[in-house]
Amino acid sequence: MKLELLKRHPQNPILKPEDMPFLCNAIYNPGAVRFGKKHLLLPRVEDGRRDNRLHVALSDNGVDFSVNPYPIELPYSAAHEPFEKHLYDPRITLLEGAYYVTYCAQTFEETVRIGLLRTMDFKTFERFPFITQPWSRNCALFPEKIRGLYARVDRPMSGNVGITWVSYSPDLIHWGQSEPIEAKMETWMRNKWGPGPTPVKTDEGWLFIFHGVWLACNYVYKIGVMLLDMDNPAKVIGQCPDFILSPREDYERMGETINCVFSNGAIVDDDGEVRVYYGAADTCIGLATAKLSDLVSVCLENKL
Ligand code: BMA
Repeated sequence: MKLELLKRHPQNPILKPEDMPFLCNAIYNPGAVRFGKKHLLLPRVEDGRRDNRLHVALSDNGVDFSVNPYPIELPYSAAHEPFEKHLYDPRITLLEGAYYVTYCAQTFEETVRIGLLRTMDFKTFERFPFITQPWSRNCALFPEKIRGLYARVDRPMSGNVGITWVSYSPDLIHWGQSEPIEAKMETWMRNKWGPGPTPVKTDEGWLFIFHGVWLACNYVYKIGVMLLDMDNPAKVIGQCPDFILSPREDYERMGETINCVFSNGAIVDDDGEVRVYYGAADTCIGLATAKLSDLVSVCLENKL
């Protein structure tokens, strides 16, 4: 059988609840970025009460990570407090020399919106006002301005549910000019689709790895790839019709959420290898890789 484009690392899963020094229920899909010479992950770690925090994990080789047992600390904000009973799906973007982290901020009753942080060192963080109203999830900033404006992708959960939009901002605070991304709805992603990791700039356009969901007996989360126009990322240049990673291994099929691979963090190494870090069954973290040029080619072979 021909396998998907992303190839699993033999050490998978590379991070598991057992790796934490406290009772840990699950380690979820992390944000990921190159941090100096290190690979940095920012997973959501769920403790024995099922409360979660974001922890920094560092590695020299992109495979063996050590996770800080203490979570990151954010400055107190009365406006943010009720929304931060759960913090999850962080995405990291290196933009104008600083690291920006977008994340889902969710109340105990599960109202969710997008928060934004800035850091230089992953030790101290500066807050921005929320960048969306409730309800929105899955937000990533582009790593540079587009047509003179900051840009983001996100997946609003009201109105046109289940698809991804691009929005623009002059200051990372006020957002508008929102447009849906004109993707082709394939069967495997037909119930909803949304951002994966931060879009990657290539000579051919923005490489955009995304998640797609089909509701069978339960939601089945898979990973796909498309290429967006450099100056107008709502326009899709090409899209791989097949998923590029699907839950197949036991650790991807069994856990808190069955049949789920979900990524919001990827790092492109100097040799052109894309390392996709993904949450497996909402329980542990896997690593799968492909050549950047192969991901771009499969999109160009399937122009929309
Ligand atoms: C999505 C995200 C992911 C999670 C997935 C399945 O909405 O929140 O973190 O892996 O649901 O539960």
